[in-house]
Amino acid sequence: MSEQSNNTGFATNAIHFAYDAQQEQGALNPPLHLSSTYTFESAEHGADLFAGNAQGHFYSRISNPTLDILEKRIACLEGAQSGLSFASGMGAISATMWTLLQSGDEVLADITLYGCTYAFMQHGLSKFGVSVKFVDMTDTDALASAITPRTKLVYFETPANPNMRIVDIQTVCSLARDAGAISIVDNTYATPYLTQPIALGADLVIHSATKYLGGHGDLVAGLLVGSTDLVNQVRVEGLKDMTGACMSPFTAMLIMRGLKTLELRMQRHSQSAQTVAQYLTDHSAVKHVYYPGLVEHPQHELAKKQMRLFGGMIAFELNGGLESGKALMNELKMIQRAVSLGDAESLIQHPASMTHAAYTPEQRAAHGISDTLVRFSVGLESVADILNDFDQAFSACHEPSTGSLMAKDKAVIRNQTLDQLRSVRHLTDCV
Ligand code: 3LM
Repeated sequence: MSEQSNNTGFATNAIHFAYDAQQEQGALNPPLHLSSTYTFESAEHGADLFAGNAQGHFYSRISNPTLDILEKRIACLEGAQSGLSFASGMGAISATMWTLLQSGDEVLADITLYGCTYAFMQHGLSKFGVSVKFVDMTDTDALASAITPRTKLVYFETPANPNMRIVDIQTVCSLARDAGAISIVDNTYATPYLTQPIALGADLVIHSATKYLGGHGDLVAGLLVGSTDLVNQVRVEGLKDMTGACMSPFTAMLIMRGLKTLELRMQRHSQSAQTVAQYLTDHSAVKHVYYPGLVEHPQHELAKKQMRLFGGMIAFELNGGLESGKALMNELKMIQRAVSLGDAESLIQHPASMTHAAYTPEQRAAHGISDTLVRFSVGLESVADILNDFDQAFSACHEPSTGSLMAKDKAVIRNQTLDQLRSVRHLTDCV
């Protein structure tokens, strides 16, 4: 499909955009270009490529024909002008920040960030004379009063890892723009199928493609999209000269395979997560469930406004605190204990001692990350088996058995959940 076809549906673009099989001897899938270097027609041609006076590939750290297709495809799915690929999500974050910042600048970041992003901001950037202020971006008044003329970047995740806080993309990005700052949204949890931050005013969108975009737990990768000017700047500075964190063409092939089913997977992740969130809410051993699809979530209305569905991530706390959380994790049989998220397999982990261990206990308390929180990435298994595994684990922990569900109860939960899901904008055509 040619690159002019971005008026077609999300799934169609995820499968076809920026690739024409007839240009590649009919090969249904894009070929893998493994060449590290590219030949010049002449010495003058080589010089022109290096000077930016001619278009083309010359070295695969900077650009590559296989990555090119993925970069165009993710830009299309996010509604952005251009895309760029990296060896990891952290590679994308560090290359982007180093490109756009200099000593003396200030970054405003939301209080809840993935642990290594927080470590990069808190410990990494300060080494280079950049100061970072953490602000609760769910409180737009607090953000408005924190922005100063030195603020160069405004950075947040939504939903935020791990506590599922939702940040109002439109309001925060418009405040950033008015202050002359660049806004960056980490869209890893939502994916472009659920949320398109560029249309809501974001300048740049970052992904750990390791998660839902790849979707199968078999790669590590990062992506960036935004205006051609900003993305090119990151390519020639942050990627080429500062980090060299380029993606392998093999990885690009796996991500393009994952993207083909992104819409289907996000529908299933979201549908199962709603069922599991409701099940946990109804369980007497559970103190609190954080899932934006629950009407009890404090930003449920905002989530409905900026998300197509509510995604596959849940956080929860048990009445018995951390020890109960660990005991539950240790009793699970089918659900796997592991960090990362967005895979076909359901994954459970403890943020305070794992993904968010870079925060001190005091910092976690100040940043809204409870030490008793358990994070659950709802997989693509049959939802009844996910509920059954929780049931048997709660029973093995001798938790009160109100959560032990009969098949009839599970059917009721499922139907209620689907009714709730159907009430959400855009969903009627996908369940
Ligand atoms: C995790 N997260 O389990 P990579 N942005 C977000 C993320 O969740 C992540 C990154 C960026 C997890 C990884 S913890 C050791 C495993 C919202 C990663 C960084 O560099 O591709 O891992 O992306 O929460």
